[in-house]
Amino acid sequence: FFFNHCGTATEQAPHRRFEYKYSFKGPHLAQTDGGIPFWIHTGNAIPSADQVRITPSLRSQRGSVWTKNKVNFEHWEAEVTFRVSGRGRMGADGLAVWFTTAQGLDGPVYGAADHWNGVGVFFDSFDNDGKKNNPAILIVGNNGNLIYDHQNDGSTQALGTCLRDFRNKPYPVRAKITYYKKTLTVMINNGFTPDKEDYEFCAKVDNMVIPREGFFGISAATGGLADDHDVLSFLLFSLTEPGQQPPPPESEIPKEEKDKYQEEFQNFQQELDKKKEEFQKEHPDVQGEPIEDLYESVNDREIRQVFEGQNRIHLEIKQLHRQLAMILDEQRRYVSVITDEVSKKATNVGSGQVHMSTQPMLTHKGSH
Ligand SMILES: [Ca+2]
Ligand SMILES: [Ca+2]
Repeated sequence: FFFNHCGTATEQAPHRRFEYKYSFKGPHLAQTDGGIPFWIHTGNAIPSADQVRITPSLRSQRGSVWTKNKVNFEHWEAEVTFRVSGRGRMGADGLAVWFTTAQGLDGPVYGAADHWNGVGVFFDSFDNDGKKNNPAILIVGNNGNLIYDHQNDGSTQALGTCLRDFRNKPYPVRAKITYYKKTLTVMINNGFTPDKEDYEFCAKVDNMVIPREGFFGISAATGGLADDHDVLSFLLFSLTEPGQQPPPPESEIPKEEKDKYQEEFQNFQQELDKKKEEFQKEHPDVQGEPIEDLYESVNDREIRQVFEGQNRIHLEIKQLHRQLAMILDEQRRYVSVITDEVSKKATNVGSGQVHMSTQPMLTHKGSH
């Protein structure tokens, strides 16, 4: 059963399917070229292996990430895991999760474009209107005509809102944004516990009409005050009403490609068998299982490479150690030379005083 927010069982839960082409998460979030598979990033956003830093905690930064392709699901659910952290008691500006007909690559609304067509869920850190009602979470819809009222924290434009302090929490904050049967619901896990399912109701908007097709995006901005805005994961699920046919998987590997890989794999296997046979012919005394060990598996190779890498590091550290010891030795020698010099000088100074005291006598003598 699907529970509504009053806790009563209303109807069967929708079918939920993970859509990896519109999602990202660690531990291999960014590729070696710095990009995120199926996503683009703009501005000051920095993708890394386990998160995307949408903005670093520097003044006046803007960044965002957007799905490369348009999403087309009648019902969906997005789970965003993030951290907003800064040293100050107050931070700025905030983070936004978008579903819009165009990618809002840059602009004044938490780092994304104004006049958006679709919906934004804003995590507004900074209290621009001074009403002591931030940090707050708000849902703002737009058909492309609205200009976001940043100075008043969008207070007259929000379709739903809740007060939540999402900054500097011990665990990542999670937002679950569900669009199902024209109702948009925002649930929040406030990051007080490691329990991932510890969601609380924040806000919902009934009869909300948003474009069927659009891009998902996450943006953030800093101002005079600045927080790190880090997104650890964005997971999208398509929802299908019970009893209805789920949309066909759109991301299957094409048949020709599959066949090609299959063929390549078979060639590889044959090659390997041939090599084994040859080896056996050349080494008739080696029998049975050990032969398998002579061929390194991919895993073994990886472990060996890691081991070799660590060995190299170890050797280099040893060498550095030796060099440091040499430098220390040399310094010790310098110090002893200097100490000798100083003590010599000290004796000289001592004798100098003797000179000084004898000097008048000398001049005295000289005047004679
Ligand atoms: Ca604000
Ligand atoms: Ca405010």
